[in-house]
Amino acid sequence: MYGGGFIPQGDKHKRAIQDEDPEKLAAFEACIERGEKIEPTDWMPYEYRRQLTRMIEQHAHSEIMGALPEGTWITRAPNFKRKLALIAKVQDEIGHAQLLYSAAETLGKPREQMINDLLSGKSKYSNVFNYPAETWADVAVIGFLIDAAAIVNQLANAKGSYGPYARALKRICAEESFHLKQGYEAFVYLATGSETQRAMLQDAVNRWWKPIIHFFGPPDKQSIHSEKLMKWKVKMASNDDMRNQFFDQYIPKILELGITIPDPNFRKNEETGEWEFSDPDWDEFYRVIRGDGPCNAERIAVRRWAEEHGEWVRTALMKPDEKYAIPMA
Ligand code: FAQ
Repeated sequence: MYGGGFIPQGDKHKRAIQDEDPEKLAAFEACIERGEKIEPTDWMPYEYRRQLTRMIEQHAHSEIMGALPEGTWITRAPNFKRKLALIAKVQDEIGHAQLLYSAAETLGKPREQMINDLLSGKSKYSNVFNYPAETWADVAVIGFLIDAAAIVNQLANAKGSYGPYARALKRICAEESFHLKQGYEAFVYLATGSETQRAMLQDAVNRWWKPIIHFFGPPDKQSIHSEKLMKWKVKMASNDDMRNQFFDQYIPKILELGITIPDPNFRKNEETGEWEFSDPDWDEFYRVIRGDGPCNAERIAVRRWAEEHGEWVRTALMKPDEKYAIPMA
C-alpha cells in the first residue's frame, strides 16, 4: 500500500511510477506472460493497482447505476411474470456491484471512499445508464442489447490477470446470460407483436443505438488506457474489437426480426471484416461520461438519497454499539 492515503496524487503519483523496482516489475510481467493470476497479497506495480482499481470501481458503479433505468419499470411491468423476472434481474445487478466492490477493496480502496467518489463525480460509470427508459420496449432493449454488450466485454475480461476480478466476472457472466435470455425473449415478443409494439421497439432501438456504440469506449486511436491495460492482461480485447464482436454476434439477431439499424452507413466491410458506421457523436459520449447526460443528475440524486437513508442500516451492522444497534444474543 502507498502511505496513509490510497493512491498518491500529483508529483507523488509520477514518482510512484518512476520508483518502481525494475526486478520486481520484470518478475511480475513474466508471471502475467505465463498466464498466472495476480492475487491481492502479491507484489504489483503501483500503476497496475491504480488502473485496476479505477476499472473495477467504475464497473461496480455501473452495476448499481445500471439497476436504475430498468428499476423504474418494476411497478409498471406489463404482467406478473415480467415483473418477477425484472425484479430478479435488477436484484442481480446490485449483487454484481457487491461482488465488484469487494474485488476492488482487495486493492486497498475502502468502499466508503468509492461511494463518495461516485457521488462527487470523481469516479465514472457506464455512459448508457444516463439515458431514460421511456417505454417498456426500452427494458427489452437494455435486457437484450446492453446485457449482450456487457457479456462480450466481461467474457473477455474474465480471462484477465487479476484473480479476484476474473473470478467475480465468471459468476457475473453466468447471471448475465439469464438476463440476456429474458431481454431477448421480451425483444422477440415485441418484434413479433402488433404494429404498435413493433413501432415502440423500433423507436427504442433508434434511441439506444448511439449509446450502445459508445458503451465499448472511444475508438482505439482515442483510448487512453487500452495499451497499458492490454499489456498487463487487465483488458483482454480493444474497444474496437469488442464493438466489432458485438455487431458480428447480435446484428443478425436484430435484423432477422425485421428491426432496422438507424444508420444508413452501417454495413460490414467484407474485406476487413469490420463494421462501418456513421460518426456516433463522440462529443456526446464525452459530455455524458463527464456528468452532462440526460439523466446524470437524477441518477446521482437517487444514489445520494439511498446512501443517506441507508445510513442507519450500515450503522446497525457495522457499529453495533451505536444508536441503531441490533441487540446481540
Ligand atoms: N462509459 O481509455 P479508455 C453493465 C472512459 S456493466 C463511461 O478506452 P478503458 C451491466 C474511461 O473510463 C458496464 N466511461 O478506457 C449491466 C476513460 O476515462 P478515465 C460497465 C467510459 O478503461 C447491464 C476514458 O473514457 N462495464 O452494463 C466508457 O481502457 C444491463 C477513455 O477510455 C465495465 O465497466 C463508458 N462506456 O476502456 C447492468 C467493464 N468507455 O477513467 C445493468 C470493465 C470509456 O480515464 C443493466 N471496463 N470510458 O477518466 C472496461 O472494460 C473498460 O473500462 C472500458 C473502457 C472498455 C469500459
